Amino acid sequence: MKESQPSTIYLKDYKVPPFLIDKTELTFDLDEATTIVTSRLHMRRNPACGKSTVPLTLDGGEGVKLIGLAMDDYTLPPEEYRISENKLIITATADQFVLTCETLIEPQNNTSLEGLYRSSSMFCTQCEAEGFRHITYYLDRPDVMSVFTTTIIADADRYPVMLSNGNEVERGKTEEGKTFVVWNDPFPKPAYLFALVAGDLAVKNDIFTTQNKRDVKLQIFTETHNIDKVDYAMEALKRSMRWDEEAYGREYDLDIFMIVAVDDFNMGAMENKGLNIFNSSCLLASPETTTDDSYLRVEAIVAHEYFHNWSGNRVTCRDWFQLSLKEGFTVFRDQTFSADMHSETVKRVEDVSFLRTAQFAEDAGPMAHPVRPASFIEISNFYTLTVYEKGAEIVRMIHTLLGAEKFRAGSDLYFERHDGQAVTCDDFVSAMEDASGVDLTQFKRWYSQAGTPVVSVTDEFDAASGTYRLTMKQETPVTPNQPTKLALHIPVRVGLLDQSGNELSATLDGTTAEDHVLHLTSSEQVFEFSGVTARPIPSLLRGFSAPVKLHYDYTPANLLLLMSSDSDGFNRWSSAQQLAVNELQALIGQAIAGETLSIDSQLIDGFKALIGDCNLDPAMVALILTLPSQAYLSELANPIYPAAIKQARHYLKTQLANALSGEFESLYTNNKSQGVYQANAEDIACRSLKNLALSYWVETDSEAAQQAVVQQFEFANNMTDQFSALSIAVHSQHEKAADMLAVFYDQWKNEPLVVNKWLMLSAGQESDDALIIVKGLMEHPAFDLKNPNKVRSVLGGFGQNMAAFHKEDGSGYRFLADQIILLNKRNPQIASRLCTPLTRWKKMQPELSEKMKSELERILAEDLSKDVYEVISKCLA
Ligand code: B3K
Ligand code: ZN
Repeated sequence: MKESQPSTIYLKDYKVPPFLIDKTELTFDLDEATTIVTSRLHMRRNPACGKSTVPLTLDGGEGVKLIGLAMDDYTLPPEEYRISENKLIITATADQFVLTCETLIEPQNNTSLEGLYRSSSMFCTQCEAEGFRHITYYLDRPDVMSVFTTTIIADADRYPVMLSNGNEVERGKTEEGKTFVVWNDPFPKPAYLFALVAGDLAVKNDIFTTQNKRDVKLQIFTETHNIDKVDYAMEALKRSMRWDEEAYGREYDLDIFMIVAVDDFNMGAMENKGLNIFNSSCLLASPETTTDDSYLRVEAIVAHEYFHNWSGNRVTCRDWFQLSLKEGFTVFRDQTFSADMHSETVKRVEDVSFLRTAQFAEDAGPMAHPVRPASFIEISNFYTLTVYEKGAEIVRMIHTLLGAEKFRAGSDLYFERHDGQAVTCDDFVSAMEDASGVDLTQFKRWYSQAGTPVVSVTDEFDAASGTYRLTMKQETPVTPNQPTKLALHIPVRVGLLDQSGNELSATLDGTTAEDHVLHLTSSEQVFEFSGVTARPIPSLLRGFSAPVKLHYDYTPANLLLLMSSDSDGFNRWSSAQQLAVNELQALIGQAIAGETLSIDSQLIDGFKALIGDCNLDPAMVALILTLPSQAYLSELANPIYPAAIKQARHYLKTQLANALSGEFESLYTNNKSQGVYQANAEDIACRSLKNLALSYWVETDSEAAQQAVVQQFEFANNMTDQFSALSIAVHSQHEKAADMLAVFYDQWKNEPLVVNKWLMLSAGQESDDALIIVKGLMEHPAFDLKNPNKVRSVLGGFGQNMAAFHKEDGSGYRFLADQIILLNKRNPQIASRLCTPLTRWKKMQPELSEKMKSELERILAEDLSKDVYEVISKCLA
């Protein structure tokens, strides 16, 4: 452990910057070993700061070597500045000056993938959140916005493509015969949106004509061997640009929009102004190498990064506590876009399923934090599901409270009022309030209060008066540093069904309708409906109108009725999930007690009826038939018994498979398509139902099912079907699984993105030898510790491997802890992410919990990066 621990930064300490940088002129003399960066910063004191004596303190980072410093034309001698804890401090400054700063950096030794680094044979950058300071000294904070001009100098033979933000304004040769290219971005921006790329890249060109008939040049750059896989992303980009014009009235501003794919990237993608940089796994797509899920992911991420041009770039964040201002809003925008492109209900089910599994777990763990955190040690740790996904739920609730029209008026006002500014979540809410007249004072608590609220509902029906009363209570559990919780404003969308499943119209507060939004604002509240003709079954929280856990004592018959008849597609799915959860929780209890497992027949009956209902979208049928995941069951459990969860889920799946084997076989056969692969909603739906059916059918003794898996694997004309067959073989422990894995690797060993899927599946095998397999994978030629995608595949896959990770002897925990220690210095962001499975230690069954804790303590004893230190220390607090 270090002597002194990293310090905490608080939102309450925010102060405006003492200096502003009107113009930033950068010159990069690119070289793999040592790149020289010269910056000319046109600075002045910030009139809003008031104090004229505050010294100039610039942010820098480890690995940045200062080799020259001048103020206007005066070279500063060493006694006129100092460097302390990565800050450059200059005491005496004029009110206005040009600071010239020369730094030396080493891109090829940069393994953190922050700042300027090498990926394959190219140079690229990642500056959000605080990466720019690893390039040069700067006021590296989002409320300092500057107009950037960037000159790139490099050897044109090796780096024919040299890109930065904005427009190319000049190109020529230096005296030494190198090429230089000058880029200018006319829109003031914070340093986190700066980008630079240089390499020998292929390009695909296109044009988008905006609603005002301006032609925008679109370019996607990749390494030459990948350029045949960008057509889908290009079409997705054009759909996104059109959608943002139609849905939000937002038109693209520059004359050129570029995307570059890189292999080594810490996350999915980055919205740098006019020059998005993507993890190649989130951009490249072809039917042979890409699954349906990945196609949808490419489309959603292309849209997300593009949408940031307004929600993030034109209007940016004042400070990093406001991260959800851009991320929550942009996730909401990309979710709506994907819903519009495909199916609204399917998209909602997928998003909620993810939220309830992963964000709810985060919100219940030691890293729980509000959507607008009050403090952090390392901001990279706060690119979380809470900031992104729960943040998007907050925006969605505002949409519900205002209605579509007023929400649009609110977003128009927000963009108009704050264009070119760095603002706060409060500014966003104020624009929504001012445009709609809706008071969101209490609602704003969602931004500052962590934890997932629990809403408990009871009801009473009075037949004589036709009155139906719903009593709702809300309670938010205690989270770190927040011992007391206030009542939230929770919009609960509700409908009523009669005992045959028909929608009932009812009157609440003078409004008669089949669907009402209840405003739950107190800790306990009664809602009284009149004109109710029969005892209703409530359909609660329709569309998942708020990110809460809902408790209502439904009978199995109620759930079956909602599952078959609710007009709200989301609640049909949710009711089926609840039915399965009830069944599984009973089985888990039996498994823990060592009893013989047995189930009731309701779920089987429900599934049978569902499969027979021809009116349903096959994608919805597939979702409803998908059992709650082990991860979701773990989130619901306390304490978690991993082996019992695994046993219960496997048992239920086998029971359903045997009881409905004929149905699953028919579903499989009837949804087999022979046509050319297309990534459209209809075909994706059929493939998902077919493959889900196969995953059940194979759990029976049917020889035909075993053969079907092998046949599909061998003859599939697309990756979705081939990889599904392989996964089914692996997870059902098919006798040919090992052979199939070997054949698959051999077939795809030259396609790194496919190899990553193979690595993940291999690491997720639930076998007694799983840890040996994983260790072998890390020695495999396909593995590379420097590549985050590969690390995520193997160690991420292993972290989700319930049996192997939670092995009783603690070997899984020890192994993961070793890898975290190994990566801690090399790539702190990735190391910190790998800690997630260990952060659940307090909820584990006692023997496992102890073992996890001692691994956490072992990690804490190391000399840790800020990233890992923050997670581990909070975990053990
Ligand atoms: N804004 C980036 C995320 C940056 C993460 C930095 N550690 C991608 C996105 O959310 O669009
Ligand atoms: Zn984003």
